[in-house]
Amino acid sequence: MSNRYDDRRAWIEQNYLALLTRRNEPIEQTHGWFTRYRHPVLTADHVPLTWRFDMNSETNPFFMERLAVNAVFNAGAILWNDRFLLIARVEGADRKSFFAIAESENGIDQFRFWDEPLVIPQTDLPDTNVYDMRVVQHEDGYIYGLFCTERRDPSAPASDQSAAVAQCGIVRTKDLRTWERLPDLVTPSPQQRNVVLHPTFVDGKYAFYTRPQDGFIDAGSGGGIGFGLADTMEGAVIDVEHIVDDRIYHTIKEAKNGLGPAPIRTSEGWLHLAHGVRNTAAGLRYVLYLFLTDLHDPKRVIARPGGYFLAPVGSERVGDVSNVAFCNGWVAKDDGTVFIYYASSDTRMHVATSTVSQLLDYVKNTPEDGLRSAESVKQRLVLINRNLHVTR
Ligand code: M1P
Repeated sequence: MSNRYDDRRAWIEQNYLALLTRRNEPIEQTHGWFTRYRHPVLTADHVPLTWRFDMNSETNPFFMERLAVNAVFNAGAILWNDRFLLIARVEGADRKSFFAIAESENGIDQFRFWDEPLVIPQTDLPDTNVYDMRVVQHEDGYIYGLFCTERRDPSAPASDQSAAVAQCGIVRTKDLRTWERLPDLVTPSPQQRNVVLHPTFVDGKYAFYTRPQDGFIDAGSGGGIGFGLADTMEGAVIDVEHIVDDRIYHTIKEAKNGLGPAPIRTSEGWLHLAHGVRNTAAGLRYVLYLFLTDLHDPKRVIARPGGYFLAPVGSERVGDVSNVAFCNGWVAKDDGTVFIYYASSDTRMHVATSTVSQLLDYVKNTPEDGLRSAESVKQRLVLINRNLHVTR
């Protein structure tokens, strides 16, 4: 056994333990909508050493990684036996993603991965890559995981090795350990990403939020957050997609948008978190926004605050795909606390905390986007003039 092996292993194990036991600290935000936390909650460094290293000094005398991990991001979230679970997208150095569950007692720090990643059964058409699972506890008794399954575009010429088709893969479980694969969702759109299952039946059917899209990256003539119904999950087919929240010129969602996690039921409506994308000279910019839909008709928007709710800041702005905030998991506790799990720049996971009351206040009292500069000035003048008459 070489010293190199011993020294490196001891140093790496010590750092790993320090990372897993590190406490997080809240950072208050001027806007008051949510609280950020100093440290990311999950990173590539959180992935267990046994998933990355050959721990045998005979076959790995330099104690080097054999299967490196590039990033941990875009996690679904669920409260399970009073513990916070993140179903993370773990991306290897080979660019392939897989799912793995990490667990924490308080939801803000000390997340630890379970012993092994999830094994997702295949359909007849094997997935090349899988990512961005939304986990939903449905009223039918199952926990469903909806994720993006990506395969090479079969119609692309050999000279094009990038063209891909994205569709919605579906798994379900009752224990989060054994997952049953169901047929991929069928919709009228040639591509689907960011598909989310509504937690309750709507008109006696399974209800989905979709994101119809022409191309793998570009929304094309499609786009917007769609809504559709299917009779069953065992071969789910949506015949008609109704656009709930469209993309709009010169807004945070002019290029595309997509729903994040499944909506939270509140006394005033379904609370939704989504991402909006716009183009810039520096590439696409992804931010998060909120909206509220009717309790009895979840496709009818009843409050639509303008602008973004959460945008990447500081070191969050840098990563594999910079300038991206993305969220597909949140947890609302019975006491009204909301834990928002967001990824920054396709690289790492963070948490932000808020409450249902604060989020409802935000969605109801943030003015809608006026869509023109002159309207934005009018909104500010209304606020300024109102403040002139405030006595305390
Ligand atoms: O790179 C940013 C995000 O891009 C895609 O999201 P969307 O389909 O909305 O553009 C996804 O690949 C997502 O995983 C990724 O974080």
